[in-house]
Amino acid sequence: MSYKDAGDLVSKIKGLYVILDDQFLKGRNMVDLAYSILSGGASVIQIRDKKNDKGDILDNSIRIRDICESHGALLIINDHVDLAVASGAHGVHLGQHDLPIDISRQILLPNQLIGTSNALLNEASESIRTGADYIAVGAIFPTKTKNNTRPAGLNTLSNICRISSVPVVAIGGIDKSNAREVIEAGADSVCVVSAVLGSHDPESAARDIVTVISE
Ligand code: TZP
Ligand code: MG
Repeated sequence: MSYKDAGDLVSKIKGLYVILDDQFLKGRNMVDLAYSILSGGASVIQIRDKKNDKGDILDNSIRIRDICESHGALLIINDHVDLAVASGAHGVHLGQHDLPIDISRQILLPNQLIGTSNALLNEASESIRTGADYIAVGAIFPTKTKNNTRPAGLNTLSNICRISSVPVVAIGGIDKSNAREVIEAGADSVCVVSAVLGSHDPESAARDIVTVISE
């Protein structure tokens, strides 16, 4: 990892955060897609692969980590602490049913970040209390991308942003038409799947959202 320290990494959790979900690749190459999305100005890429074996995700993870670094961006691995270590990613993203933060810290490399998923204010404050480096809050809007999401909404988002000492990433049903609302609610970062991967031109789709965020 070429970044200085954990603080340096945390400061990059802002702007556009795109989840590269293997279900949405539609035959496209994951590494090429990451390159396009980063060229469009994304600050963070997450690899989310619920299907393939970890040994088979490793090579792409390492390549995408290098491309992230050459763009000053971060690579986060969803679910798999061991894959985050093996790939030298910048962090791991944990859901409410993944390994707990304290156990994950024992496994992770120094400075690797931990982000968590949260739908409720009390979940978010527990994540912060137990040492999350960033918190994701969602689903803000209805989404077809993930089953079983719990609604969080803009009110919960703004309440969480008010108490959070770490960057807040809003997720769920966000696109260029509503990204402004989540930034106005206080989110530091906007996380999307379909708004970018659902486009035939992911680079422009990413750039459009980055423009809305920075306006
Ligand atoms: N977690 C909460 S909502 C969601 C995840 C992974 C899916 C977000 O996808 P989209 O397409 O941006 O609504
Ligand atoms: Mg998970």
